[in-house]
Amino acid sequence: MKFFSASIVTLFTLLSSTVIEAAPPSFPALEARASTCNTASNRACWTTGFDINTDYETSTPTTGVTRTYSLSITEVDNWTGPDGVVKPKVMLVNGKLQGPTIFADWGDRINITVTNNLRTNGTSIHWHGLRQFGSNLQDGANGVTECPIPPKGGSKVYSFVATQYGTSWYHSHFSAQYGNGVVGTIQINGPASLPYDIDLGVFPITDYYYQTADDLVEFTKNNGAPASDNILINGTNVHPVTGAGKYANVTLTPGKRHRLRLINTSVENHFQVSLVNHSMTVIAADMVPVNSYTTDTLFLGVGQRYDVTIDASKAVGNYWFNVTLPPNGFCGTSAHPAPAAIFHYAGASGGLPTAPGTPPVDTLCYDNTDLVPVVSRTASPGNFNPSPNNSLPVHLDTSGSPLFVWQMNGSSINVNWNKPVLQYVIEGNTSYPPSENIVSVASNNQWSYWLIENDIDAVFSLPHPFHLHGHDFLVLGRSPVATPAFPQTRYKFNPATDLSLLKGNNPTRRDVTMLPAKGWLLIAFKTDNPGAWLMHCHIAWHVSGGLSVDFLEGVSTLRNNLPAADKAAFADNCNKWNAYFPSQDPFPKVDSGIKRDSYLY
Ligand SMILES: *[C@@H]1O[C@H](CO)[C@@H](O)[C@H](O)[C@H]1NC(C)=O
Ligand SMILES: *[C@@H]1O[C@H](CO)[C@@H](O)[C@H](O)[C@H]1NC(C)=O
Ligand SMILES: *[C@@H]1O[C@H](CO)[C@@H](O)[C@H](O)[C@H]1NC(C)=O
Ligand SMILES: *[C@@H]1O[C@H](CO)[C@@H](O)[C@H](O)[C@H]1NC(C)=O
Ligand SMILES: *[C@@H]1O[C@H](CO)[C@@H](O)[C@H](O)[C@H]1NC(C)=O
Ligand SMILES: *[C@@H]1O[C@H](CO)[C@@H](O)[C@H](O)[C@H]1NC(C)=O
Ligand SMILES: *[C@@H]1O[C@H](CO)[C@@H](O)[C@H](O)[C@H]1NC(C)=O
Ligand SMILES: *[C@@H]1O[C@H](CO)[C@@H](O)[C@H](O)[C@H]1NC(C)=O
Ligand SMILES: *[C@@H]1O[C@H](CO)[C@@H](O)[C@H](O)[C@H]1NC(C)=O
Ligand SMILES: *[C@@H]1O[C@H](CO)[C@@H](O)[C@H](O)[C@H]1NC(C)=O
Ligand SMILES: *[C@@H]1O[C@H](CO)[C@@H](O)[C@H](O)[C@H]1NC(C)=O
Ligand SMILES: [Cu+2]
Repeated sequence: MKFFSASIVTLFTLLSSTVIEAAPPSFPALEARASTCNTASNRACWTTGFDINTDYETSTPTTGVTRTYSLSITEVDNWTGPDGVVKPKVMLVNGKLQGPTIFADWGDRINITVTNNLRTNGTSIHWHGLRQFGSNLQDGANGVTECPIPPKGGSKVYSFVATQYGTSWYHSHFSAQYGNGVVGTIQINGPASLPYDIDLGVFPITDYYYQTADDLVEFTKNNGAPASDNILINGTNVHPVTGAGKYANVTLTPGKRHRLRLINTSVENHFQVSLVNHSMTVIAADMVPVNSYTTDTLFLGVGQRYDVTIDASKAVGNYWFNVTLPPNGFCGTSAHPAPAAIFHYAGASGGLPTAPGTPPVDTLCYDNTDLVPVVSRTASPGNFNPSPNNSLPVHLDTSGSPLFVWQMNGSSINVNWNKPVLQYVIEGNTSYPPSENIVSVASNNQWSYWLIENDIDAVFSLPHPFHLHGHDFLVLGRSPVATPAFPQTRYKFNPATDLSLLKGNNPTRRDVTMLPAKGWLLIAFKTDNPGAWLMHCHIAWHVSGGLSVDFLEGVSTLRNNLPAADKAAFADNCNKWNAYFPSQDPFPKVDSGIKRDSYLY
């Protein structure tokens, strides 16, 4: 097993619970427990009483295991990247462009100490796609759920239970930082909807820029997004011109079925992926297991994940795994004309693949909304009654300076690092500043329906990948996918015709989905998790420019249930941050504060 690393795994017992210190993964323990029932021929089984059909939103195995990790964030100048180009500045996790993978089993507690060793920036780490059920203070959204962790050695211990399982990633939510490299992957082992032999683990794909994220944000304030300079696949790729660097090279075992965990950790580029001569079978989307289906290509919007299985059933050889950027440019552009990785059958010769394959059919930047979750949910969208109170129009304001300011319901989010929303909650203070873009919802265990509408009157509008913290949402419907010839076709939500087309019976459920260019998206989430939860576009430049709201769900329940120790840690960190910022930071806050470093002044 590739991730096996017994020498660095320390096991010891603390009272009745097991603590596993795992810098790299502790696969021995994970495999040992899983093998009691989760076998190659039956991945649906997990452990007594828990399997693929268990409703993971209400039931979590009790493992008594805590997995501890330490992440140190540092700033490095003149750093040579995987394709040989020297970048003026990067921000790394444990010295790597992509930080260590956080491994756990379903039901484990995960304790992660994040130490901010940057020179001037604060940081906060968001565990993307983890619902943080009952643990809003661990969501890592600075300005919302915490003050940033101050630089030069500030630290925070994030602690939460892995109530879901599957594939995800973590990233800084402090302005530009994730584009500078503060990103890593998460693998939580659990049951699967299809048997497989070998878990190849995480496979992140990201756009890659030679300029710093901070400079790019300055640029995108007044200009369209630049083409990415390269696309990194599992952290590597060759330079498109010089050929420096190397391809990611995945070994497949002939005759075996492999699980691969695709993750789109881009800041801007959406991709389609395909493997020459092979199909892929999807078994999970984001952290939601789905009834498996087979496809030749998959579209991944920023932040989206697909777990797929790949059968190594073709001739022993080398095959290209291709990342295709749709030609229309709406999904981002790259200077790399054909980013790719090698899939190498064990026993094949060592050369490059030869068959070029066929470019996949262009999905026009849209994700598949026909997924069927294994654990089903049913809502009643037919009862949805559109009103300004449940509609969130998206608008690009180009009337001022900077040129590009993004609004939801007429307002750009601009979080206050020094007084996060949770501070208001703790104080019982309801005078939220309008720029927090608070949308209050009750906590009543009901479906909460939201119509997100793109600007049909704009000269030109873009698809946006919408991400919600704290919940997986139902994708009840969206406007038709525009054709290549008419990408800007206008679709206004029309209750008379559209309500009957919505799918309430076990629709696609996930944590990121695409809002069509000049169209609409209708989602619903169950109000069962009190907290302050961001919903934002995951294109870094857009959220930097304000494209987010903050759902404040069940505020009094939230206040009454905040653990005392967490509140104390929150206050202590805010005191330290407030002593630092703005008086000690040589740099000002120049954007919405929850992504890229610049935009709103
Ligand atoms: C980084 O490179 C620049 C330009 O070559 C140079 O001026 C600077 O001194 C270098 N910084 C460090 C820390 O090496
Ligand atoms: C994990 O964090 C929780 C909450 O801070 C704490 O109670 C627990 O002792 C920690 N466990 C370990 C092993 O560090
Ligand atoms: C964060 O650090 C970057 C790189 O050093 C710098 O450009 C930016 O101004 C800093 N922002 C803050 C708020 O410290
Ligand atoms: C991705 O890269 C890491 C680090 O180089 C490697 O350990 C891992 O096996 C690679 N993953 C796959 C699926 O090849
Ligand atoms: C990642 O998401 C971005 C933005 O949504 C998209 O442009 C890109 O194509 C996605 N990548 C993949 C591999 O799907
Ligand atoms: C890919 O990895 C395999 C197994 O390590 C190796 O034999 C092969 O030479 C590699 N391919 C390339 C192009 O480096
Ligand atoms: C792979 O597909 C190419 C066409 O793209 C075909 O020529 C080749 O025979 C196929 N190879 C295998 C092993 O199926
Ligand atoms: C896959 O990538 C290789 C290497 O960049 C390229 O030669 C080939 O044309 C690509 N195929 C597709 C279908 O994009
Ligand atoms: C919208 O919300 C406001 C404030 O709660 C309320 O007064 C108004 O009646 C609501 N409008 C609709 C159409 O529900
Ligand atoms: C959007 O703004 C309008 C006007 O200020 C307000 O009536 C409506 O309630 C807001 N909608 C939401 C979802 O907050
Ligand atoms: C509520 O918050 C505002 C803004 O920070 C502050 O001015 C006000 O004093 C607070 N009110 C109370 C009762 O704490
Ligand atoms: Cu996020």
